[in-house]
Formats: sequence, C-alpha cells, structure tokens
Amino acid sequence: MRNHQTEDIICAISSPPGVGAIALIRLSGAGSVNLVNQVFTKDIKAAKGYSVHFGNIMKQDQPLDEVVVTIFRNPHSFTGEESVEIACHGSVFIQQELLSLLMAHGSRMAEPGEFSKRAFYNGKMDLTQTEAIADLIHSESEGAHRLAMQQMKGGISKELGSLRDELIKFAALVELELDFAEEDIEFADRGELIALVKSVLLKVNKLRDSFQFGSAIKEGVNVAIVGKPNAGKSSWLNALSDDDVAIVSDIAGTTRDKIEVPLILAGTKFRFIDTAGLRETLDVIEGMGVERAKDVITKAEIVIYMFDIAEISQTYLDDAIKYVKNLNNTAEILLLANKVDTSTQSLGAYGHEYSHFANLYFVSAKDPESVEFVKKEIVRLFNQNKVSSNDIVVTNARHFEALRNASIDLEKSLQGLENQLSGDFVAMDIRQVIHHLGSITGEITQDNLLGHIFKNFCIGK
Ligand SMILES: Nc1nc2c(ncn2[C@@H]2O[C@H](COP(=O)(O)OP(=O)(O)OP(=O)(O)O)[C@@H](O)[C@H]2O)c(=O)[nH]1
Ligand SMILES: [Mg+2]
Repeated sequence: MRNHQTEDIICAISSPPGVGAIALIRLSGAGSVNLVNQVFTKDIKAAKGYSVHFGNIMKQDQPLDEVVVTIFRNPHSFTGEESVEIACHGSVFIQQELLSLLMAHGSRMAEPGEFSKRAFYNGKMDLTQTEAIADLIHSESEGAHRLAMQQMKGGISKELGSLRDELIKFAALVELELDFAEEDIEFADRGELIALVKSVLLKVNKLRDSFQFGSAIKEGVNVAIVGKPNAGKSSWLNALSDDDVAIVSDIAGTTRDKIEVPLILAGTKFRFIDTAGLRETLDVIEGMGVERAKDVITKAEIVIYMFDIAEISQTYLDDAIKYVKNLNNTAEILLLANKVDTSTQSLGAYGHEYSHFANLYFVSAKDPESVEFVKKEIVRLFNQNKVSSNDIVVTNARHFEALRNASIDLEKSLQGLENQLSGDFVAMDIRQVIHHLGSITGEITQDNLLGHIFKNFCIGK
C-alpha cells in the first residue's frame, strides 16, 4: 500500500479562500519543477530542494505576478513527492489565473485531502497523523489543538504499534505451533499468553474509554441546564454567556426549544444547552420541549440541575438526582439552588442542613460572583475525570470503533485460551485484533504476520 504511484501533478490553493496579502499555491508530483519552470522567468530545472527563487510568472509573455517559488525534492516534502510552492499576491484574480495557467501546463486540481493522502501513501505519515491534520485545522480550543498535535506527533500510533508487535509475536508463536502440529510441540506457554492478552486488553480498553473525554474536548463538552419551569435556567444561560440569547420571563414554560451556546472556559470548549422546564404538561409544544430536554440530559457530560431555592428539601434534591441518573448515569451533576438573593433564610444554615449533597451550591443569576464561581466549578467537574496529560486520548470515532472491536476480539481470544481452545481458533481471534489495531494506523496486517514468522524463525522453506 505504501508504494503508491502517482503519475499526475496536482495543484491547489493552500491558503484560505478569499483575498489576503499573500496566497500559497502548492503543486505536487514528479515533474512539478519542470512544469513551473515553463511559466517562470528563472531557470529552476536543476534547482536544489529547499531552495527559494524570486521571479515573475509569465502568461503569454506578460508578467502575471511577482512570486516566490520554493522547491522541494522527492522525498523531502510534505507529500514525499517532488513539490513546488508558489507564494503569489493574494488577489482572487491572481490566484485563479495562476491556477488555470498551471492546469493549462499539465497539472490538475487536487481533490480534497489529496496532498495528505499522498503523504500517507508515500509513508510520510500514518492514517492517524493524516486525520490529525484535519483536526488541527479545525481545532477550536486549546484543548482540541493540544490533542490534535499529540496525534500528529504519532502518539497513538506508537502506542498501538507496540501493542500490535506484542500480538504479532503471540500470533506467530501460535501459528508456528500449528505448523508442527504433528510433533505436538507447544512453543507458546499458555499462562504467558493469557497474561499477554490480559495486559493488551487493559491498554486497549483504556484507549477506548479515553474517547468519551477525547470527543468531548474535540466537539465541545455538553453541559445541560435543566430543572422545573421558572427556576432561572435561561437567566443562567444568558449570564454564563454574557449575552441575551434566551428569552427570560416569569411565565412558567417560557423556553420550549433547546438553546445552545458554545463557550470556551480555561481552554476547553463547552456547549451550554438551555432546555424547556421539566414538568407534566398538556401543551403539545411544551411537551415536545420536555422530551428534548430529556434527550439533552442523555447526551450531556455535565448536567446543571437548577431549582428555586424556595423549593429546596431533601426529597426534592433526591428526586432531582434520581431523575437525572435515570437518564444518564455517567454525567456529573451540579445542583444549583438559584435566586438566593430572594431568600430570607441564612445561607449558612442551608449549607449545614444539606452538606451531604455533593456539588450543591446556592447561587443567583443576578450575582456576577455566582456566575464566575459556577464557571470555575464546571471546569473543575470536567477536569476531575481527565486522564493525565501524558496519556494518549482517542478523539476520532473511527479509532474508537476499531478499539471497541479489538477489545471484543481480545475478550474472545482470552476466553479461547482459558477454555483451552485449539491454537488456530485463538490465532484467528488474535489476527482480528491485529487487523483492528492496524486499521487505525493504516498498516497492512497479513504480510506483517508472515514477515515476522520468517524473520524470527528462519524456517527457510
Ligand atoms: N431574583 C431572582 N430572579 C431570578 C433569578 N434567576 C431568574 N430569575 C427570574 O425568574 C424568572 C424565570 O427565569 P427564567 O430564566 O425564564 O427561568 P427558566 O428556568 O428558563 O424558565 P422556563 O423557560 O419557563 O423553564 C424570571 O422572571 C427571572 O428574571 C435570580 O437569581 N434571582
Ligand atoms: Mg427558560
């Protein structure tokens, strides 16, 4: 797969669309330098890689633009192919003219992601790194950026690579045993194999489980704001986002739809979602809103359960927690007793009476200190589940799926080993696992396995 041949030269505008001071046009493929040479005033046919040339791009003997041309020689380029980058002036007219000139001389428009695809085929990076580039470009917060950078450096590939190596060794031993079946030799100690599969399973599950955190960082952490009508949910959405996004009124049942506001707190992207007040209602539209609110709870990482402090009681809080847990067992719950500014009771007494409720706070949407406090609390709640910063975090749904499948097949092979199934069954499951893990980075599987057998055992037939 890695010695993919590319015959054609692709080109594309690599800077953002529109007008800028400078735009960058990129070409890749064997012959790129000669192609540019035909429309450039300097002779760059024999130019060295990484050399930079200033000159004019000519269109039918007329200068089109003054440009800077950078040469990349195979394999020392992003794609691994001979490449040229032309920095021209950023007018849309110049960009388009230059592009059509390059196409008239034999290059074609690159497909989306084709430069990265070529980089992958030429072994410049594996699939996870290619995917990380897309993530990096689209990252909206410091957290998402950090994870994409980590993936681009090949963090997950290294981890998966070492797991695969262990399994390939394992499969090779079992396969070897099969070759010598008649002699009844056991090359692979079953106890050691079980220990190996168990340790790989642990690591695979850890990676798989990091996806919940990883996808939250990448897509935004969902924070549902729920509670009875009139509790002050919409007031809080407005206060948190410092904007008048939701309608606030003293009529119970004001909010019907869900209203979402993205907000970056401490480098992490959160999505605050205001919902319709939870109550039994005969109003069809409001009823639909309540259904939506339930759906928002199931998808949230953090649920803010908001209520009017006047309603507080032990059973009220117990019921609220039960209600949320019923819909979502893993979300963190933040209990906010709102409208403390209206309360005549001393807060100290409340705090004491309800001290056994975790994450219960007495707040007011009208108090900026309350708002700052809640923001900090949300960041804290999210971060407490965070894996340590050295841990590899899976952010990609495709990787998650492959890890999930790998975990299932690891369980199967473990059962096989424990039930003393014959080697070929176990080897089959392990090959599946190797396949799943390899599909993440885009490796070939069967060949590796064979290669390993021949390399390490020199059967030499
Ligand atoms: N005094 C006081 N009033 C508040 C506070 N928070 C909200 N309110 C008032 O409570 C009423 C209801 O507020 P909303 O934000 O619309 O409540 P909601 O929970 O979104 O209500 P629904 O959309 O009907 O479910 C409004 O009159 C708000 O001004 C607070 O902290 N203190
Ligand atoms: Mg509302």
